[in-house]
Amino acid sequence: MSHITPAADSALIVVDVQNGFCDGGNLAVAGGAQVVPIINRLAPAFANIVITQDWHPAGHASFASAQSGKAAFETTDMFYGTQVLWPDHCVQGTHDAALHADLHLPTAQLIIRKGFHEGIDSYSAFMEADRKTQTGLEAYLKQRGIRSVYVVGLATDFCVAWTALDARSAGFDTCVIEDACRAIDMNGSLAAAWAQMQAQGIQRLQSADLLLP
Ligand code: VGL
Ligand code: ZN
Repeated sequence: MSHITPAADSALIVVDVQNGFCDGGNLAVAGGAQVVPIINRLAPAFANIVITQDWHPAGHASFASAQSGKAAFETTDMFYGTQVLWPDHCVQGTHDAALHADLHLPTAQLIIRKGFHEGIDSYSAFMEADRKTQTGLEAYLKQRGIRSVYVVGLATDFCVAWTALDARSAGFDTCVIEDACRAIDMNGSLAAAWAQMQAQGIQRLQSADLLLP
């Protein structure tokens, strides 16, 4: 593949590169911190950068601890469908919820926080898990004339995939940069996520495919 130069109307969406998803975090993703230097290297190629932050109130409905008799990584039925239950993670204002200290994105223009409604999870940066409540990101990007998005971060099979799928549904040309992501991968979730993304026309790229300034 010849090298891709992101157009001026592209945005890099940096998903959930937070302590909670890196080594030592409450929901650590294997190799999570390894995406940090890769994302730092990609950033100068983008005129527009949006960061997302998983940002739950204590006692959030997606926490196993909030559902009696349930353990982390089991599922439960919520009013909007099946929900995986997680260890308490990324509680608002805690170290676990802070962005990784080595993430260096001085030109980022927006931080979008999600998962703050107590009874609704939000893997996607665009729409919450009830599939009705918008975060405002679609309108923000469209009002700014953004036409394509490149998605990176944590975790490939949850927040990255749901963000990329919703970006595609909203009409953005959408790419996921695989080596700038790491996955949770439970019960085949990683392969399922890639299959779904590829079926929707989301491009699967590597950071080496991009021409960096
Ligand atoms: C995430 C599980 C729960 C993610 C967030 O960022 O992929 N996964 N909350
Ligand atoms: Zn979460």
